[in-house]
Amino acid sequence: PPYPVRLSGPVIKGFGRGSKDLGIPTANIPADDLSEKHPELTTGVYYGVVALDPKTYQHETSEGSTSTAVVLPAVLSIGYNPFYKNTVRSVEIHIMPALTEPSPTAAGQEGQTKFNRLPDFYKTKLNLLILGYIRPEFDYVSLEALVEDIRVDCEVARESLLREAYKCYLVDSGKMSGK
Ligand code: FMN
Repeated sequence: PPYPVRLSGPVIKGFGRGSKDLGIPTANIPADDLSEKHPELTTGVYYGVVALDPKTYQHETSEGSTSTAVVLPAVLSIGYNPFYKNTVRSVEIHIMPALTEPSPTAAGQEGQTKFNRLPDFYKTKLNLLILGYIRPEFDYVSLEALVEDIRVDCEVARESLLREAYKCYLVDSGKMSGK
């Protein structure tokens, strides 16, 4: 599809396995009108950037201070999570620290993004720009294998987003809301 593809929607609760089973929290947005609005978006894993309302979502930087998030790198899966055999399609977005921050998934790092989810995070509007495709969704022999692949997705996404051509998307949050 011609990237960027813009998706937005209120953050909704997923099946709740993200943080518990995988240690990879995801923010989900509704997928109801996806096939209508974006028939070109096939099932699979993508990367992009997310703009969050700074009032409702904050994250800690390596300096330890809590600063407002503007545009952050993300990986997402659009589909049925064959490992879990979902019957409805979902859009599950894993938001990563800014590219200027250490990668949470790089080798040797104990990886968790330190996000402070404010109580009203659910229902806040999430703006997503999909910038590229990574791979199809797979089934896995184990949870560990699934998690390992998602970690690779994170690295692929971060490396890709460092490209010069993506700079504009990472600094200008106006692009995200269509302004
Ligand atoms: N699920 C799969 O079954 N196969 C996949 O290949 C797959 N790839 C994913 C890639 C990324 C980048 C992300 C964020 C998720 C992926 N998932 C995949 C989905 C996870 O299984 C899902 O996010 C997890 O089950 C948590 O979902 P829940 O919070 O709705 O319970």
